[in-house]
This record gives sequence, structure tokens and C-alpha cells, in this order.
Amino acid sequence: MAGRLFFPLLMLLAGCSPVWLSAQQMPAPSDPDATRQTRALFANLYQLAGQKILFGHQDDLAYGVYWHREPGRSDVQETCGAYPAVFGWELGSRFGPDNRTNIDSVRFRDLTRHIREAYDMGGVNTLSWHLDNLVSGGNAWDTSAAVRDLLPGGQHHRRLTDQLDVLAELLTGLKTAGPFKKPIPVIFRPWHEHTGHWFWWRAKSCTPEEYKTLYRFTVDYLRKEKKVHNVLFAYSPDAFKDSAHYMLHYPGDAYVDIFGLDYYYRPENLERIREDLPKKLSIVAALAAEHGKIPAFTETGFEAIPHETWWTEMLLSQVRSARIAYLLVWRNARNASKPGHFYAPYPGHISARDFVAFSRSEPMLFQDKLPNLYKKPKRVNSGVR
Ligand code: BMA
Repeated sequence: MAGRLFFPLLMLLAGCSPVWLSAQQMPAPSDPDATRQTRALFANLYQLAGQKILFGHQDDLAYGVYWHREPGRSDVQETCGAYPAVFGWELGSRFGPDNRTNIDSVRFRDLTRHIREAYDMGGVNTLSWHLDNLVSGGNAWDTSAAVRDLLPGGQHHRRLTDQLDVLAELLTGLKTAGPFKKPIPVIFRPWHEHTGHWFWWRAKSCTPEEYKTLYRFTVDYLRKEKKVHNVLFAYSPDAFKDSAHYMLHYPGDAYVDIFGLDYYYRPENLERIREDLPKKLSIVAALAAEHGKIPAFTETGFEAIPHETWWTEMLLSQVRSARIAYLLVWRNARNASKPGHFYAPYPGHISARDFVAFSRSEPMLFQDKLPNLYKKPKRVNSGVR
């Protein structure tokens, strides 16, 4: 007991105050029925934010710039010797009886296998959803109005529940190997980047109330109708002006676990992002703290990484003091399918050496050094570095 009090006291005096939280004070997932491992994942990510930053990569195990479907391969691992700690996967474009692959040609059966592999490695899985415009029949980038018609009472509501039915099956089917077959926890990030102008659920194509209803309906349907309890939900706007703008479409504390941000580096924004990114991440972290949620940099990257030292001199220097649990860079599309569309290096790439330094830098955490994220932490601090 004396030791437990002494250490925090010492840290306080040293000016770096990890405030230990009791079980009652510890924020919990938004789902009161979340599985034990999902609760543990929430607690661990909550506590890690501000101490370490987990590195994530979209589709890491499925393909790389120069390979496709080769077990054990990963551009990240082959470049720096460690797999990512967070694995992003995509669900779009639309589930259907004849559709066995997602929008990026990953077979659903491979996707669920990779989720299991990532879990077995101790990693975190996060799912994005570039769902087709279910009203027009176009893809996710068809911005014609659709949200209202898909809500309860809307003329195409059924099209949404049909998709959610398949998604629920996929989510409840994610089970650990071995005799106990426990549900594998995942982060689900629906209706992302709504402050951008490119998806049909964008701010311009529906009202804030309609967006919130869409988000809440998605969560409620999965939880209440389909008994899905292995999911943490992420809210991830793209660019935003200020806290009020960030919160304008927020569905509420009962629906969200992770406060995210999607923000990319582009040749034309390098000057602006230098100051803007730390500011935005600190707003996200402050709001997350206020609401007892996990702050994260849910999508980022610099397409083709055209600067040799981008990882340490730009990305790391701009996130190093941010309180975020993880950051995720986007996919490494195969050169044969979409040349130049990659966000992590591969061996021989001009930024490979710098990526190694980044991977070994103090705040970054890759799969090889992960603590057990699926076991309740013994004691939880507030995540102050
Ligand atoms: C986009 C691009 C597309 C891809 C989509 C969904 O950012 O990478 O090529 O189909 O994400 O993963």
C-alpha cells in the first residue's frame, strides 16, 4: 500500500504526474455489455495514450507494393524487423451473395483470417467501411444524398440493415482459436471523414442530426439486435476548425470509444500541417480526456513517402508529444494495381532507413514490444507522460 502511494507521489513531485485511477474512476467502453477482453483493450489503450504510440498499417498482412497473398509477409516487418501493433482492414464496398472480396480485392475469408493472426500476435484490429451509396448504387464517393433514406422510416432502410446483418455475422464470427473460442475485440470506425467532401455521409449531404442518427442506429443495431459486444467504436472526422466543429456530429458518449482524426500529408500542405497537426491532435486529446475516451490518429500518411526523412523529421516530430494511443498509416497498394499509392516503406524504398529509426524511437510501439492488451491492466493511470 505504502509503495502504491509513494510512487505516484514521487512522480507528482518530479513534475510528471501519472494519476492512478481507481476501478470506479476508470472510464469504461461505451457498451455496458462489452466482453471482458474488449473492456481490457479499452483500458489498455486508454492508459497507453500519452505514454506510447502504437504504430498501425492498413492491410499490412494482405499485400504489399510488390507482393500479394504470401503468408507471413509484411512490408513493415520486412523494412524494420517488426510487425505493426495495429492492423487496419477494410469492409467495403458492399456485402452481397456473389461478393467474396472487399473494395481492395481482399477476400473476406482472408480478412477474417488476418484479423485472427493479428490478434494472435497481440495486435489490435481496426475496421474501416467504404460502403457503397446504397441509395444510388454508386460507390462510397458518390456524394448524392442517401442518409435520410437509409434511416429508420426511410424508403431504403432495409438496404442498410441488410448490410449490417452481414457485418454482424462477420463480427460475431471473429473468434479466438482453441477450445474457448472467445470473441476477438476490434475497433470499428464507421462513417469516417464526414467533415470531408468525398463520401455520401459527408456533412454536406446530410444534416448533423441525420448523421448522428445514422451512427447511433449502426451501433444500436449491432449491439441490441445482433448482440455484437466485441467492438470499440471510433469517431474520426477529417479536417475540422475547432472543438465545436469536431463535436458537431458527435453521436454521444454512449456510442463512441475512440476520438480519432484522419489527416494526411500532401506536397501542398507540408508548411501548414507542421503547426496545424499538433494543434488538432491536442484538441482531439483534450476532448477525449473530457469525455473519458481514447484519443487516436486514426488515419495518416504521405502517399509514396517522397521525403527520405519524413518519418522522423516530420511525422515523429509532429506527433511525439501528442497524447494518442495509436497512429495508422494507409495501405500499400500493389504496384501492379495502383502504382505509387503506398504509405509504408518496403525494403529499398528511399525512406526505409529513416523508418527503422522511427520504429526504434522512444514513443513508438510495434508488435514485438506490445504488452498484453487483452488482459485488464493491474492499475490504470490517466496517461500523462
Ligand atoms: C482509399 C484508396 C482506395 C481504396 C480505399 C478503401 O483511400 O486507398 O484505393 O479502395 O481507400 O480502402
